[in-house]
Amino acid sequence: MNETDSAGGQTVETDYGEDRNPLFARIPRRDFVKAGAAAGALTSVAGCTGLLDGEADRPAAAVDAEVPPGELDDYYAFLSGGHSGDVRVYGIPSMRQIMRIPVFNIEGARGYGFDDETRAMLEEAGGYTWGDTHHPRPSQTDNVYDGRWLFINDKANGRMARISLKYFETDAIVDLPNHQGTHGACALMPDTRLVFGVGELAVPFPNDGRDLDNPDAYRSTLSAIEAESFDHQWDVLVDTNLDNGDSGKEGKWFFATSYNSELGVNEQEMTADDTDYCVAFNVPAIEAAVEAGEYEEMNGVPVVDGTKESANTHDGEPLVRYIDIPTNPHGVSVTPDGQYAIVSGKLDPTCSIIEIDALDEVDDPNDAVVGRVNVGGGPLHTAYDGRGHAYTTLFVDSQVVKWDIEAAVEAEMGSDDPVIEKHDCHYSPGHLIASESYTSEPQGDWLLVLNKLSKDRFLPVGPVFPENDQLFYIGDDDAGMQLVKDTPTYPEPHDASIVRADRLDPATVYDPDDLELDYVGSADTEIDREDGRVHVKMYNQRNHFGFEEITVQEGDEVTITSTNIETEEDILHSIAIPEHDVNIKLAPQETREVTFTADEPGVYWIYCAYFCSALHLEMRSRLLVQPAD
Ligand code: CUK
Ligand code: CUA
Ligand code: CA
Repeated sequence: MNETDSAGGQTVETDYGEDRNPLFARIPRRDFVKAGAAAGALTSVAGCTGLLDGEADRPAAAVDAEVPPGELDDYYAFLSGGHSGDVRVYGIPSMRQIMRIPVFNIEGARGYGFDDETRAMLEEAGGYTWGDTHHPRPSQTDNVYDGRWLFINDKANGRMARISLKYFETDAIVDLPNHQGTHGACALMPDTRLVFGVGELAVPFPNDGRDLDNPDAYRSTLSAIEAESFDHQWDVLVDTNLDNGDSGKEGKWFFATSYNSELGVNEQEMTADDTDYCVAFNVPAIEAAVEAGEYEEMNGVPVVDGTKESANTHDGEPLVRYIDIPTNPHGVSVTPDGQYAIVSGKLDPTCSIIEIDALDEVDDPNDAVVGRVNVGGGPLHTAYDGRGHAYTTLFVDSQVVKWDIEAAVEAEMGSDDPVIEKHDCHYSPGHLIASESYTSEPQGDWLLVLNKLSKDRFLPVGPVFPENDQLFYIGDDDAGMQLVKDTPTYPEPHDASIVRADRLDPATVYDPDDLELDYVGSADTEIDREDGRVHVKMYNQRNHFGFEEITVQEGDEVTITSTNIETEEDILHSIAIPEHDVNIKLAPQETREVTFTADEPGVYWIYCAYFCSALHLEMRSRLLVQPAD
């Protein structure tokens, strides 16, 4: 049954390929989800002959992952947009894309990067027009999603961003000056007091022209940001590169992988050694070191030295522990019970299991590695179902492998005995995410696999292929993993988080108290003119603007502050001004401001770009720019 493939990985034949278990009767999806939510209930339901009695003659049925028109999904999935720079919101299990949230990109439809506030936020964060989002991680309280924020990295420009889950919009971005490329991203558990950005690309420190061709002197840092203020607190310096990250559940250890411990500059050098690291950061010890002034300041940030060559301790406590992991490891994720950090070997066909509590006791951090399971070719990321199983993507084998965590701790190092099942995916999966798997309460029903390649799965659309996000049902351990859906996605999601819908409570209209700008009601309209500056305060309402025309002088700097005074949800307006690069969106009760220069005389129709009523096209005003004399 087992055979070794050329990559040295194991392949296990399974009976559960794309054909679903023919004995698996159709059970209404919602009953399924309920059954899955009740701990342990599913194993007894699934494959239970009682349920199947009298239904064996029905056509083979799959898991019901359909969400009929008019019904809502059970989960939100937040997918990163990769170098599109945004975050996408999907419903699970429908896989319908519900919304996109611009983060590091500008986006006309949401007025993001067009109004003065978001434009200034992007400008202060470096003024780049794109970013590379990989790891969307929602905030948690007591290791459970709390619906406050979602955090995400920018691998391109060394930044972190925060999205408000009340408004589903980016509300803060911080530029991490000692990072070139922030890859991993995750909050400190259990309560999201800090958010971490993991610096991937090691550079000279500081990167001011020194050590240009001396890669041994290149350094990376882990950056800590306070979640509430979104202020950068401190960095920890390491003499290796860093990659993905995840937090322990007890507020102490944060884990990051490293694939370039060699500090090489090309593939050959980066893969020269048999092992790299999982780097474990002792957060309380690092904070105590910062508190005690044991740091150097770099680019305005306190930087604690956690390099191997440094003392690397505070009060006898190690700051950073380096655990050897074969070879060029990639993903790290902590098990829902907080017991283990599981690290995927990428070039090595194993996942290494680190016992987190042991890190407090062992002299040699390598002694905290309590298991190493041979999962197959190219293991990248691991997710959990809360029933003791781990699911790991195999990039090289194009498979997901399901294995037993405790069996892997019991088994000999390098054994493949803990492997339960493998399922093909299409093709070359990166991350995989199970519902609430990054929390202490995985829901154990859906598994989303983000495949990097789609090849033949969709109608061809030219040389740029969509990715293929595949939905599996994992709630039935007897039936095994069941592939239920292929979904094309625009390039290119790297990771996602799946959150039970009832944990979020998004606003449907703005609360004016949450906004910086003063509300402009229909009685508050005015136009102030002073020294070449014009400030227009107005409102939007079906089907007009606060002013039918706005007259200014050529060369005037014009600021429009406007409130959408609608109270009815889902009635949006915008202020679009042709040839002035202006389009700000205004949701009900939202106030925004935009500033531009009226530099060409003429008539410019101001229009509303959101279709708001039958007289939407008639919702217009004029900007009249008088020639300077
Ligand atoms: S990821 Cu960023 S390279 Cu595997 Cu977490 Cu795709
Ligand atoms: Cu207001 Cu269209
Ligand atoms: Ca390496």
